[in-house]
Formats: sequence, C-alpha cells, structure tokens
Amino acid sequence: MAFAAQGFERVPIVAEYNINTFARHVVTEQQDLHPSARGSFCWLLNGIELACKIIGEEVRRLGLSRAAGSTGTINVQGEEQQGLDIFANKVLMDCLGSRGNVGLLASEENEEPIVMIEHPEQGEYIVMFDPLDGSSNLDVNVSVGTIFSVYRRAGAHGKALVEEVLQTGRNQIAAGYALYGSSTVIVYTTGQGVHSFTLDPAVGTFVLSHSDMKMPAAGHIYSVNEAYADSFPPYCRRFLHWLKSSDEAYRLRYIGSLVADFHRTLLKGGIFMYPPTSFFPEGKLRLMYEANPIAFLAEQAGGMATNGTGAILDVVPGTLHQRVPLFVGSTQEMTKLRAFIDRPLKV
Ligand code: FDP
Repeated sequence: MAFAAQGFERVPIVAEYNINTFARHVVTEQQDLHPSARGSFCWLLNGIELACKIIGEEVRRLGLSRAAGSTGTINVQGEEQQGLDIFANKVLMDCLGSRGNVGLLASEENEEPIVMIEHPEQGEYIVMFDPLDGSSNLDVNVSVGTIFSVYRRAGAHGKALVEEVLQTGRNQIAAGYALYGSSTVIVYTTGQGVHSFTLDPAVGTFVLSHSDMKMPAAGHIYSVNEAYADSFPPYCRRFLHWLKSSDEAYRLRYIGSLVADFHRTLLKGGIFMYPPTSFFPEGKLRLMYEANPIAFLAEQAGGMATNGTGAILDVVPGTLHQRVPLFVGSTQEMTKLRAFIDRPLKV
C-alpha cells in the first residue's frame, strides 16, 4: 500500500517533548520523495535502528556482559575478533535478514556476501556494514560505532554475487552510522542532507537532534595516526608540516575509532586522514564498509573525501574487502591537501 493510501497525515509537532523520531523522519522524507512508495525502505532502516539499539545496549554493559574481551579468533581482515564484534554482526544479520526485502548482506566480518533472498525483486536491497568499528578500543571504554551502507540491487541475473555487490559509492541510496559515545547517536543520509538523532534512553527512541547538518567549511583540527608519518607518501608529510607551521593554529585529535573521529570532523570541521603506510600500502580502511558511507555523508554535509587521486565515491571496487587511503574533511583543508598532491614539490 502506498504512503498516501495509508493515510499518513502531516501533523504539526505540538508536544513540548521532541517527538520527531528517526522512524518518523525517515517516513516523512520518503513520503516527500516517493509518494507512491510502499514503506519497504523505511522498514529496512527501522531494522538498522533496532540493531543499533541492541548493540548500543550491549556496548554499555561491556564490563558485565559475556561478550566482553577477545575471542581468540581472527576475522577475514586478519584482525583479532572481539566477542562484541561477533555479537554485533549476528544482531545486524538477524534484524536485516528478517525484513523480507534485503537480498544481500555484506559484513566486514564475513568473507563472502550472504544471500538472504535469492530473487532481486523480493530482495531488492543490498546492505553492507561494519558491525563494530573501532572495536580494538572496547577494552578501554573508547567510543565505537556501527557503519552501514545501502544499495539497490540491479536485478543482476547470472552475475556472481560479489559482482552485484561491487558498486561504486555513488550508487548508495543510504548510508550512516551509530556512534556509541557519551550518548548514542545515529547519523544518516539518503542523499537529502545529513540528519542526526540521539537515543533517549528513557523511552528507547532516537529523536532528531541535528537536521541538515553542514560540516564547517574550515576547521582547526587535524586527525591522523602520526606515529606512521615516516612511511606516509611525501605529499602527506609535507601537508602535515604545513598544518603544524600554519598560522591557523591547528590542533591534533586522534581517537583511533573512525566513527568517533569522523563525527568530530563532521561537527567541528578540519581533516581526518588515513594515508597509505608501509604496513598498509593501500591504506587501512575498507572502501565498501567504511570509506564509501563516510564519503557519502561528508559530501552531503558539504565536505569532501578523496583517496588521494579522486573522489572516494568514484572508486571502482575490485574486491569486497578492498582497502583505500582516506582523506575526509572541510573544503578548506581538503583543498589545501589537493594542492600538495598536485604540486608536491612546490607548495
Ligand atoms: P579498529 O582496528 O579498532 O577497528 O578500521 C578499523 C579502525 O579501528 C578504525 O576505526 C580506526 O580509524 C583505525 O582502524 C585505527 O587504526 P590505527 O590503530 O592504525 O590508527
């Protein structure tokens, strides 16, 4: 049944309490964009919201829960798995797999995409996620997050699964993250701006906290793991030197948890970088699970994201777990970086 036929009426917010919830916002946005839509996409995002509530609650109970600590297993990325990585992965698989419209799920924790619904007409969406980004910080109570990215399935009969999933970031129809920090927030975009919702623990609902967020055009913070600076490409080393000697008085902040570092960059501006290093010559961060959704959000908020040669969203993926260098931030700092990349010896 279409939205209009379901009798969704616009009712003004009259209560003193902010009741513009994530669910309401998503429905209203989709109603405006696609009046004949059947609510299927909203149901999908509702599954992500539910998963994030469950994961967030488990993160809050970390020291008490059985999911704490390392499992002693290594994931497809060659990283040590935490109990909560596995828990978060299962929760997302369950909440999304039960929607009835998600055909393919690809997780940073699984080697291959998982088929939920074979037929592209019923399983019309592909969802990719990093269930618990920054999880190596869990033992020390640092903020972590869940990153997600949604694509439409192109009805690719006969194509190998991986080929169906390997779309450029420009094809994303939604992306976002939950940040389990001093409060729990969901930040998302469907290409209609970036909106942020804070979990009200008293009622268990995400309520709108920032609408149509804009990244400041310039900031005073740079964020990078400078311990690796000796193995960064020369343009990065020179850019770092410029940041430190600039009259703009830049400060360094690096949490080591991408969602938290990006959230700060979104709100305060500046630049976040994970350049190629000798240990990770292609960069460390994953294109499909981390860089693409972050780049979609950044561009929607007026910022920029590049791998050093072009926009992240234009990178044609070769493999599911591909890594990329990531530079993301305000136009001023990104434009300056561009100058170092283009004219590495002059600037
Ligand atoms: P983690 O390994 O803890 O999951 O891609 C994963 C990530 O964290 C990002 O969240 C973070 O930005 C980055 O790795 C940190 O890497 P370094 O420790 O090499 O700085």
